[in-house]
Parts: sequence; structure tokens; C-alpha cells
Amino acid sequence: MNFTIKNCIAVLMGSLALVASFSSLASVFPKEVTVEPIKGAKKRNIVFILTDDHRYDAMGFMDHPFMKTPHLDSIANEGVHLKNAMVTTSLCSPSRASILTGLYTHKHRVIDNNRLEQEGVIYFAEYLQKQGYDTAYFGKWHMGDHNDHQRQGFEHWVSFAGQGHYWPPKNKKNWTLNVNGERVKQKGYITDELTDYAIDWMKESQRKEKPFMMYLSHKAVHANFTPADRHKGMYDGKVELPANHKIEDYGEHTPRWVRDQRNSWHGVDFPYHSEVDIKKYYQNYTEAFSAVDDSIGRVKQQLKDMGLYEDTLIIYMGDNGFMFGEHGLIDKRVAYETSIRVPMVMQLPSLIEGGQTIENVVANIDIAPTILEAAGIQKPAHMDGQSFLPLAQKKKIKWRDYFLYVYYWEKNFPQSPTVFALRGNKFKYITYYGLWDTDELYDLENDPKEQHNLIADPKYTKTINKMKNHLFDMLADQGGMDIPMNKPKGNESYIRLRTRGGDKAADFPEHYVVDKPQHTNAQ
Ligand SMILES: [Ca+2]
Repeated sequence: MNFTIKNCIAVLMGSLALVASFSSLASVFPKEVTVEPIKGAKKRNIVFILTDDHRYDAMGFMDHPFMKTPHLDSIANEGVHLKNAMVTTSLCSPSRASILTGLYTHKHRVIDNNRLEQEGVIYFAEYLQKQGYDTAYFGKWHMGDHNDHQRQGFEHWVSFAGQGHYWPPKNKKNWTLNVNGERVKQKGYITDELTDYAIDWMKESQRKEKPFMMYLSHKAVHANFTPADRHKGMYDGKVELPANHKIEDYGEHTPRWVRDQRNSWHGVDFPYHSEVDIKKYYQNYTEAFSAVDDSIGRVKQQLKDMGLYEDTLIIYMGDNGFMFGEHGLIDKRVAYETSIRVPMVMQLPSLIEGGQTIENVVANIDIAPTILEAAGIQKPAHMDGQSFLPLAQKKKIKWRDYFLYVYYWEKNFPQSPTVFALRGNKFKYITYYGLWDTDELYDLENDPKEQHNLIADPKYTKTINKMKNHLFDMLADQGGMDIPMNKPKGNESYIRLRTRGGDKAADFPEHYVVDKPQHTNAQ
């Protein structure tokens, strides 16, 4: 065999390996949508309401210092509050893909906010269609930045490209919504307009004859937070920031990257590279939510008017958390509680007793199996999540003790590293990939704000090792030992503000710095 032939064979083998790896990616989804009905189960109507960047505690019934959310509160009163709801990746598109597919981010591979879904992707709505459901999608899709085409599984479709706009944008004369393939101008304030579309669809006569699933996905409350005119100023003089943490609040073992991130696009010292007043910013956020609360009220009233209220499952959730000063940061992505926790409430009066609080950790990957169960469909084998409907029915079932969190570094926002975290009921362990910096361990029971990193305390060595092992075992079990990558795309927000110490890197964590050489025998 000469060198050239050998080379050709090597290339051919390499290509085969590449094909094999591509096909193993594609195989996450089954080739066909096969419905396995649950014997004797009813097909209940389903309303799923999603918001963007709504943090877990921005709800009136959680004793919020000033927010009023009567309609959201009413779901918790008449149903359950899933107090420990989390997202497996705290970022818009990855979390939305997890909701729609029931899969971890490394499986559906929507790892940033700029990409389309994988070929062969299956959404839970496709199972509902096979089960005889009418299905409709209203609002923000946001997978594939400029792409609002109608996705499979939804026979009725009202959406828009990317982030959308609170009001029709003056600088984009051709801005339209995609309404079942037609380009239709946005007329007014988007939260109200999406609700109008949703209510009109609910009113159509066949809704009483056939089971339906409505997915109402608001643009609110994503930045730049814009309240409806009727809500502007409603919290004037009442606003308190959730947090405004200084470096000293966290002690000497804080990761270096966290301290550096303060002076970045996602930090309190240089937020969005602007002079924005975070307190005013938070006020706009809370006021913008009021139109969502109105929307929830209108949908609930419509179900009552149609006589469908008792037997319709309503789930409300946010797609990821949001920080307003915790750890000196804003936004999301990181593994701290305010980033990974989301608001979630659910009601189904005919099946679920009202006024309950569920403590179990539930997640975005559990939404699809839960909705499918309410529709009388068994969880498809490929899905990672699990239905939490039995928890609300007070049934004794096996539930996760540990929650796996992943986030993959984006060149667009280089200040947040690749993160893997394991959250137990008491401890959370966080580690970073490809970074010279410290891991973290928090005692969530005694330190719920995660201000005391216990990683260097010898008392916790056993706990740390146990959690580290368990995290990587879980990643291996869940197919997460390969880090998905994308070709960089979009703007890169890497600058720092010199006048706030932006030309200086943060100190290393104290336990990384020693006073004398360690290896005395080195030659
Ligand atoms: Ca989001």
C-alpha cells in the first residue's frame, strides 16, 4: 500500500467516523412520532404560558415588597406553586428548546440564542396532534435569530423573528408578525396583541368539541423592559432592588471571573455598557409584567366563559431567571439561584387540590412529559424530563435528588464561562471548564444567597468529592461529556470601563495563592 492510498483510507475512515458522530447526534430524536396512550386517561385542554426572563420571586404571592400580580397569584391559590422550579440552562433559546423537546441542552444542541433547531427535532406538540389535539403557538419563538417560520406540531401560528418588539418599531417599516404564513403588521403593544390573537383562537367554535393545546409565549419581560402605557409609573417611589452586592459581601474565595464580570456587559459596574440606573431598570421590568398578569386574567376568564375552566391544565413559567445585583451581576447564564430558578405555577381544578406548594426540584425538561400526561400520552422514551403531575396529586413517586445544570460559553458574552453544576437539596457544587479559577460549594440551607464559598474549607472535602463525582457521573449518564460548539456569530461584548477599574484584573481567590514554593525536591 503506498502512502497516497493509505492517506485516502485514513480520510475515508475519518469521514465514516464523522458520519457516525453526526448520526449519533440525530438519533437523540426518534424517526417517527409514536403516541403511547395512557389507558383510560382523559384528553384535557392545555394552556401553557411562558414569559421571558421573569425571575422566581417577582410574584405578588411570594411576599414581593411591591409587585401586585393578582391573576398569577390566583393560579397558585387554585393550584400549586412549584417553588423549586429550575432551568437546565439559564438562557432564552436553550431553555425554550428544552421546554419544547423535554431534553437537556447538550442533547437538543440549541446552545446559544443565534441558532436554529437541529434537523429531525421533535416538539411535544407533535404528539398532541397525533392524539387529536388542535394546537396553536402565539408569540416569541426565538430559535434561529431571524426565523419565524411555522414549526411542525403547531397548526395555528402567530410569531415573529428573534426578540420581537414591545411596540411596532419606527425604524423597521416592514416589521411584521407571521400569522399562519401571512405577513401581518404589528398594530400595538405586543403583550396585549398576542393575548388578542390567543383569545380569538380560543373563541373559535370547535374549541369546545376537540381537545386543544395553546402555547402563549410572551416577549415580556425581556429587556429593554417597556411597560404598557396604562402601567407606566405604577410603582413610582416603591421600588427596592432585590440586591446590590459588593465584592466584600462574598469573601476571599469568590471566583476571579465573577469579580471580573462586574465590569462587563453583564455586571453592575458597566451594565449593558451603559450608565443605566439598575433601580429604574428593575421598575420598568416589574411594570412591564403587569400586562402579562392582565393577559393571564383574560385567558382564565375566557376558559370560564367557555365552561372549560375546571378541566383545563394551565402552567405558567419563565424561561430563565434574572439577576438584579446578586453577586454584582445582572442577567442570567450563571449557576446561582437567581439565575437558574424560575417562577412556576400550575392549576387543574378537576384533578389538583388548590393552595399547595411543591418542594421537589422540577425543571423545564419536565414540562413536555407533564403536558403529555395531562393529554393521556405516556412519556416518549427519548425525553430526559419526568411528569410532575403526580406530585401535585400527592402521589408517592421516585423523584430526582440532584439537579444537573449546564451552560456553554458564548463568544458573544465571553465574561461567563462554561458551567457545570449539581444542585442537591442542601449543597450546590459548581465547576467551570477551561478556566484557571476556583470551583464553588454552597450550603443552600444555611446560605441561600450563596455568599460563602466553602470550597477551601477542609470540613467539606468529602462533600465536594462526592458531589464532583456525582456531577460527572450524571453528565456521563445524560450524554453530556461532549461539549457542543458553534462557529461564533453575532456581536462580541468584551469591553470594560477604565474609570471603574476596568484595566485591572481581579485578584485570584485567596486559596489559590501560596507564600512559598511547594515542591522542595524539584531539580
Ligand atoms: Ca429568556
